[in-house]
Amino acid sequence: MLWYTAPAADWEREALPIGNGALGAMVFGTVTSEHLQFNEKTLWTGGPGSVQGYDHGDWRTPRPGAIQAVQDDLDRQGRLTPEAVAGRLGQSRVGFGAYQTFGDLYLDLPGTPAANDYRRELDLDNAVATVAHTDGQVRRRREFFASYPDGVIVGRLSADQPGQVGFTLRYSSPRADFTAASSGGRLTVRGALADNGLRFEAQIQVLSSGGTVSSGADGTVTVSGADSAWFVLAAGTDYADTHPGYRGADPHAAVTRAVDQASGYPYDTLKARHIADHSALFGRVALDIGQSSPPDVPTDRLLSSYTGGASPADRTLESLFFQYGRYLLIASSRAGSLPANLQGVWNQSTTPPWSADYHVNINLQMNYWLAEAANLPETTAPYDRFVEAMRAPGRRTAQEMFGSAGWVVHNETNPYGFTGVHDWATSFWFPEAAAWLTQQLYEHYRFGGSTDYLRGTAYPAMKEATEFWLDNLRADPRDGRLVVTPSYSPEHGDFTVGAAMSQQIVHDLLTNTLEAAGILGDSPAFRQRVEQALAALDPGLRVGSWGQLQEWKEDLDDPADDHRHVSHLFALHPGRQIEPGTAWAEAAKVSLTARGDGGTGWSKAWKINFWARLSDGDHAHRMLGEQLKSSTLPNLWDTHPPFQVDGNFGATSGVVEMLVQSQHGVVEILPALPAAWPDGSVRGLRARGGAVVDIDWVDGKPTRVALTATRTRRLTVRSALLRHGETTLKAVAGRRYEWR
Ligand code: FUC
Repeated sequence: MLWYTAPAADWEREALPIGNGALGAMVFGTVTSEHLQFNEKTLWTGGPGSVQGYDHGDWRTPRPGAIQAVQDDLDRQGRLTPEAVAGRLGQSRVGFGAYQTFGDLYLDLPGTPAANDYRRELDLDNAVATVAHTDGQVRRRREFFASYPDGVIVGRLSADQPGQVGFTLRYSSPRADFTAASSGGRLTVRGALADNGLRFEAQIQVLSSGGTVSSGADGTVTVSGADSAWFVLAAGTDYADTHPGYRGADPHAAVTRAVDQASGYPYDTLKARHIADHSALFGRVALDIGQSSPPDVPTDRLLSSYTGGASPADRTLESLFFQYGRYLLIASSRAGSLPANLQGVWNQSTTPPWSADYHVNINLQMNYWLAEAANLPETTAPYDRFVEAMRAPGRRTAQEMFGSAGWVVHNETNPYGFTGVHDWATSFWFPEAAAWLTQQLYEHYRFGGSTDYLRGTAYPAMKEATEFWLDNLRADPRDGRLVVTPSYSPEHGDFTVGAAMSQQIVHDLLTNTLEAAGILGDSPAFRQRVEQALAALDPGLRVGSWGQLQEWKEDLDDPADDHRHVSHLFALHPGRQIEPGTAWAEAAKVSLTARGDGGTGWSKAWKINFWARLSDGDHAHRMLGEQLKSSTLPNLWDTHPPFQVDGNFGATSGVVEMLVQSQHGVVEILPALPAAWPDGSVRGLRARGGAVVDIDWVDGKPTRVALTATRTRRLTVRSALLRHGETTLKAVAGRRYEWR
């Protein structure tokens, strides 16, 4: 539970998030006027119909031979500045758009300025935000939740004495593109975005037990003299994820239906349906690292006093932060809407940082690192759909810009299939993103084992990304190896040929595609092409002059450089090309040590994962500490700065990597347990190959390991608890195996 003793004064730092994937809200808990800023995930400017025009980032005028000319220059000169390449391959961005706030809901509460015993909390187990205080003799309580099964946000106000609840509900928005009207206790907001005509609608039905509900001519709804009152809110747009129009049905019917249905339930039923849905996901994983429970210190104080030392309060914050990542993913990524963006689903602005978009040179991928292992595989459905929807525009970009087969997307994208380029020199070019995006699809298969999923969802996207690279890899005149060119290590250095990350991503893609092609029995001819490309591919692993893993094919690394991206360690994480104990792992450690323990929020989160993969639990834990100390806000949101949810998700993933790993086909128990967590237990983590893992440990050593197999197949387990350190069993689906 996160809890505080005062209302939130600031959206980004203090308000508390609730969400059901499509809808999100930030609860302030203001005493005299409750404030809920809310979102619907598809409310985006830009795209088709944008006043600026729209081209998906594809070149507005053809540039035949432009990429090849850059490749030739790179072969001759070795390096080109990002500005030089952007001048030749980039173009100004039009109609990209930005994620929009839906607006603000205020509940003005007459005459209750003084508050005693104030408490504001977010209960992660039930996904309910509560505000409670006493005014005069009356104890007041508000509850808010976002229900996935009923598709609504719900809020309820109550008091411990009858007839004490009254408020006026009103809507406002920073845009002037709507009308708000109320009748029958229902406030209806309708409008269309000026930029692209996207239609939107929200309805908020107010209900009460006792008292009266009246609708004002000014679009407000007023409750007076009630024992309790609640509202249900639904919102939608006419966005559809279908290329090229990106429009579907007017939202009116769906919003009306959701509000009508939810209003038909008694409040307790609505709440029970929500809790049953949420807890079925959230309750799967339990982590005990010695935290005190229930925590007796407000969360903002827990954070400000965090020392990274050995106090139980520190463990409380660490375990809370771990579970908060799981909570946030459930709240911002459920089937039926877009995936979690840079801010999950929460955005209060019309011009959010980076448009609150989908950056695909680390950020969107990081959002889903925890999904499989932290036992929330259902949350990946929107990601899969997003990738699927990107393939049609991505195919056109591949054809028009590269003259090649396959699909491609660059550094960042939007819900309207922006798969081309812009002209910000250090971030416009990253065609490796498509390959990287498909990694999660294959991971979903590796964890879950559904061949239907592999055949129907993962493989088509992987194969088409592979076809792009089969067409676009080029022989490096220096050594004949196949390389990516032009190649740019994200947001760092010059353009070169065959930078480590480019090569490692393509290596990962081809490896996964070859495996999948074998499982599915794709044609021998295709498999042979992939196999040959993989054999000829420059693997992107090189040890440089100071023992580092080189970021570029030439030894250009500066040991004093602490850039936040550590892209050349992709092969360590989230890739699996580097095995522990190898020379590559040693070199990765040298590079990582040189980059230091700083960085922005997501960068620190990535470093937790790296150190865990290097089996250094203490350093992984130190990075978790760095993130909590200097990249975490009082509401426990990760801050880049500004707020970016990727760091929350990356940190949760990092904690899992400390406890269980399985990327190399072996289930590793406690691969990177820090000394700071000598005794503990974890329940419900998932491993590749099909197992749910429970571990107890004492004095840093496992005392009990239990695996529940989810597939019938051979499983190899490695643990200090096992007589020979390792055992292979013929696991049977549904059966539990236990060692003590
Ligand atoms: C990547 C990062 C930036 C920022 C942006 C949203 O481009 O390099 O630091 O996180 O995404």
